[in-house]
Amino acid sequence: MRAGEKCLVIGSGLSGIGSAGLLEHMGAEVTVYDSNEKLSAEELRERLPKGSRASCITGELPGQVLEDTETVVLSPGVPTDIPLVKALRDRGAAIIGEIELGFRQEKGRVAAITGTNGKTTTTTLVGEIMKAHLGEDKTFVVGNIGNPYTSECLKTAADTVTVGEISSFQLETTSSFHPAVSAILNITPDHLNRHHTMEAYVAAKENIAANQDENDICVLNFDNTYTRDFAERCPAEVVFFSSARKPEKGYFLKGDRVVKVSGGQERELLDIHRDMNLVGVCNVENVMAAIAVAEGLGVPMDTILKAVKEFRAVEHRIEFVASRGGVDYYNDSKGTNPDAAIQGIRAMTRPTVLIGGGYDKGSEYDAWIESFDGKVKWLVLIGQTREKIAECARRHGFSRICFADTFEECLKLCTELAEEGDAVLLSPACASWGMFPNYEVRGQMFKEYVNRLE
Ligand code: UMA
Repeated sequence: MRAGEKCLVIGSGLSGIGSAGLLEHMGAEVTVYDSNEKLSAEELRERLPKGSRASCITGELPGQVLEDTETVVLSPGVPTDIPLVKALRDRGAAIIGEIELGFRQEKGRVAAITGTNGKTTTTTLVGEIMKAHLGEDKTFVVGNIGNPYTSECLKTAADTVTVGEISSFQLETTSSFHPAVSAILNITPDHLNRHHTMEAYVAAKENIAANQDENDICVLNFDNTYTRDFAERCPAEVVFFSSARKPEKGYFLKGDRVVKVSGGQERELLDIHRDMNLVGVCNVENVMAAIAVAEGLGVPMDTILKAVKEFRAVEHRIEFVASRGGVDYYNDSKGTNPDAAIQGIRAMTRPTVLIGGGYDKGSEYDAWIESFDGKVKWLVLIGQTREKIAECARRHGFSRICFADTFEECLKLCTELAEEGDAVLLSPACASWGMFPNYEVRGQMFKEYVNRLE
């Protein structure tokens, strides 16, 4: 980056503000732009650090800025194929994403974790393991988890490790990003309204390993067709994990034990009931992946296993909230796509009143409905997708469906429908947008409501 280079940051959320701060620090001439017309330039300025000299623009982007821009930093929520980005590209501007910008300042090693589901849990656990090994001040946990890379990258040094949760949106705009250890936890259809085709979505995920070589490690799920196939062409050394079968090299679930297999030798690492505080097979997979990533970064196994044993569920991911009147309430607000929500249902051991529905990402709900498997006694639907889900459920012979217009009404309905011995599960299989700013707010509202119940 040249001093005085004209940079345009698109999006004024977490990533945009992080990027603008970093670019200014690097001496660039920064314009922060947000297409949201309801935002004023003053409101945008308030989001920037005090003393920032960045220009702030909302609504329509003036032609002169379009002409002058040399480098564009896209926030992950900005699609790469919208007319504005195309126009900037056609005029010769370099287009990069926030992760790429952060990585260009990275001085230490990077572990990067992607996948349709399990990213947050796995990233958090790897972060905990690294903190136990290196110390809090030498570990940075960044990315889709809610902490922009650009806010942390200047603190990195040769002896630090950055653990990144990296989404497919973020991987669309990386070019030199090069993690020492990468992981693709699983790939199932998601975000198809943004990526348009499954091929494009898979390609974005695989981009995590694009710059890796045989000195690097890529941790892949042996049970997922897309990730297993990727092993054939992955440039890094592949380490597998599996909850269903024994790979040649890696980690697998043998009965109730997580076992490491290498050079034909098996080593038992932990008992999933005694040594783990997380529920569900999906979490066993996340733990195996985290162990593989941490081992890839050179952490001794004793340190890894101690951190695994102490680790508790991430907020909003099959999180037990409370028991009220003999009903157990679980918050799985992070179940934002059908596959994640299937894991939520699998983890339930009681008849379940399930809350589903939300923003339409173009998902199909058949596999999710099929996973109800007699366990779901009522499905309470909210949001834009409710008719689409109800229609799909009826096609699969499930008709115990209720609609609610508001979240409050939905929660009231659930408490009426649930009987002693049941569970109420918020695991909507859809994003929260439209009704809530994000899934955290949705989960928080659920928890507050439950905690207020007598
Ligand atoms: N905007 C534009 N033009 C557009 C689109 C958006 O100007 O065409 C503006 C919006 O008006 C808004 C801003 O961009 O003001 C929002 O940018 P953003 O959507 O990229 O959100 P950030 O606040 O920067 O948060 C992003 C990630 N959001 C998305 O990928 C949608 C956060 O992941 C991430 O935690 C954060 O960067 C820090 O790295 C959230 C997410 O929902 C949790 N991720 C998706 C998921 O997990 O399914 C991928």
